[in-house]
Amino acid sequence: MRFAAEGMKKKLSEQSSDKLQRFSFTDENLRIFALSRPKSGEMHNGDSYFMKKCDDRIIVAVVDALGHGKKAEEASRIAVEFMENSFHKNHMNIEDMIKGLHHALKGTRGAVIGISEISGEELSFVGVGNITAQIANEHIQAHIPSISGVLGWNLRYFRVFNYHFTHGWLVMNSDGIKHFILSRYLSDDLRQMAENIIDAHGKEDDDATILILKKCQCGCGADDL
Ligand SMILES: [Mn+2]
Repeated sequence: MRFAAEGMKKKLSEQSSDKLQRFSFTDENLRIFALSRPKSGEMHNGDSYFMKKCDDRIIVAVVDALGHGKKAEEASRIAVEFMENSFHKNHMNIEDMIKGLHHALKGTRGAVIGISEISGEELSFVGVGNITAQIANEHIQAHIPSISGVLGWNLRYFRVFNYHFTHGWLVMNSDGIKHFILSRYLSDDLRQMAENIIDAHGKEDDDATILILKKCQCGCGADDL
């Protein structure tokens, strides 16, 4: 099967909107925008995203189930449901969430997942498999490493990375988006930023997901929307 040449790629705005999943959230010092679409010609999306906030604690995640189509979508849904339940049940931390996801995904295709937690000025990230996470503000530009493995199949060890994160962008994406230079895309218009990145770097032959979180220090979140 041949894929359209790079220059022929359809922009998100030209694609049928029923295949796109969008999410946005805003409160006084936080905004989040997520965008996910299946690979070209596919109805089912094996990628997904997750976001939950409770008081001063926010969890966001990007999920990429192995392969494509219905089975991948099912694994992805199981992962999101697990995170949803565990967040509500006992305020599970992200380490226990990763362990729980590994169990919950047994017997499925398996998935690679990156989870970030922001609590006050602390940001923690755990990534298993190929999920990219980056943080940026005027002081830092960092790629947060993920470790190898596939949840549901292979989790030998993992590591939580912690950062002091007072403000700026956290960007997480699946490998359906090729490497990009984040500083070229930073914008307060998170939706435009997400669309520009997927339009320029999304792979036609893979599901693609990006989640962007922008944290402000002092109530500037809502009014610049
Ligand atoms: Mn992928």
